[in-house]
Amino acid sequence: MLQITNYINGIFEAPVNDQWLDNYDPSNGNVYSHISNSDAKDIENAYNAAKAAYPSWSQTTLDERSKIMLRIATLIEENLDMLAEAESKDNGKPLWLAKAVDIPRASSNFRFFANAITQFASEAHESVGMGAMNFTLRQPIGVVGCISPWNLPLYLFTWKIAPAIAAGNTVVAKPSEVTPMTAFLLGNICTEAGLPKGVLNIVHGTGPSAGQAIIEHPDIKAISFTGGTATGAHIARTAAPMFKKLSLELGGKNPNLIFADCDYENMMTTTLRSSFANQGQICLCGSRIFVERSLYDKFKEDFVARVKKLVVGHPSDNNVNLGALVSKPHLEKVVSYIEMAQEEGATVLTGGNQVTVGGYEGGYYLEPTVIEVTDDKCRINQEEVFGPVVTIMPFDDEVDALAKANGVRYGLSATLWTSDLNRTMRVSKALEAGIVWVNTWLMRDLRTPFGGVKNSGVGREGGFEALRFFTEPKNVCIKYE
Ligand code: TXE
Repeated sequence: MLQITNYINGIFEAPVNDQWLDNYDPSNGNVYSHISNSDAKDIENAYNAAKAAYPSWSQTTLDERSKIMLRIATLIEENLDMLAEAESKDNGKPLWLAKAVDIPRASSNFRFFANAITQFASEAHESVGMGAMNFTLRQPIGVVGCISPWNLPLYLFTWKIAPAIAAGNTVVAKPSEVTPMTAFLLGNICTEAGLPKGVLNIVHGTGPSAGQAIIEHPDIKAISFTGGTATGAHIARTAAPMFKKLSLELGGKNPNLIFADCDYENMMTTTLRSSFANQGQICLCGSRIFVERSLYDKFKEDFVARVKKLVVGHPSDNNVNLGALVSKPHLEKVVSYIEMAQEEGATVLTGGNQVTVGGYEGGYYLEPTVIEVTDDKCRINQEEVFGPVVTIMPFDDEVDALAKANGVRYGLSATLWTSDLNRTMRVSKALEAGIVWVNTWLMRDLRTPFGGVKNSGVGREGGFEALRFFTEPKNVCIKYE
């Protein structure tokens, strides 16, 4: 059976302890490969390789770094089909989605930061009347850690690695142990593109073992993490006494506010996507839908009818809207939330059941589920489910809508549907979120700051924000006569 080995110092190798984890195909529940179950020894080896590569990589010209990264971007594009098939098999997401979104975006991440680094600038401050000139050096940090989740595997893995290496750092990276395959395949692409050995080291394994060794490592000075809020809090607690730089992109429970004056058809089509894209396993999904009372009954009827038509099936089938959930434990978690919602008194309007797909009976399939709630403070409306489950509820006016939208501990993104410009401005300013989409969803420009407020994390990624995170500013003050 295929072994997913670590990529350290440009070489694929088994973990030192020779321990392996099972890797499941969510579409049928079968084990199809084994993953390195790495521990602190492998992280130390990866760290040593990264440390050795740092002096040379940090002094490599921007032009050269950029060229290598552009080659990686091109090779990802050239291997689109192979990578998309691997991603779909590992994660359960529809193949068409991996081809249209995940893999193109992984390529864009490298291309974007290959170009961004050539435009990144620092500031100069003349101390007028004092005979001094200040300038800011933006220096790479050294060896940095990147830890990514399973929902958008290569997309989020490269979103961290690309700015880290563009800025001149060397990296110890760990993809999720639930979806390691495309990160494993990236190793070959980096070698083929001519990335010097040791610049990127990819170590596989669980959070408590390999992940923990990264966050505890005294000389890995910055950690970029995307994952669950509880893990983020644990990382912050561990890293704080060592004064590491942290960027934490955590969970969301994002509101989707629908006003009666919206473009109805556009709203409806997009809301189906923002609810159930990637089986609802995107931190930006609009999992709490609030609709202005005058539109509520019509919306409810139309939305439920449209959700009933969504097709759940094998990820390789081009006609499916939803594939499989990522893992059995995750499926069980999502199902338990649906049961809990009913115990809380909420009504399942459609969905809620597991789906058996012919020929793939062991797969982790679930119907897209719409739950009507009467209390926005109930648990199904407060906690991140991270599956194909949305709640719906009416609101009375703008004040009520904002109170409901902001009435959670999360603050990642929000979506607003209205044709009123004044309302757009008022509500956008008042929403407690890092990202607000108006009359659209998940439209991304890689130059924009990305991240959340409240329990959705700290720090921003994207554009120059990511390059600022992966560099240390140093003020140099020169006194002159
Ligand atoms: O994430 P974890 P899980 C949410 C979602 C989901 C929940 C839990 O609600 O149901 O989080 O998912 C690594 N030190 N999101 O448990 O554990 C881990 O190996 C260092 C939202 O799968 O946070 C993986 O690489 N690393 C989210 C990564 O952290 C550790 C996407 C994320 O896994 C570690 C995924 C440790 N002690 C889940 N423990 C989003 N924001 O998009 C774990 N890891």
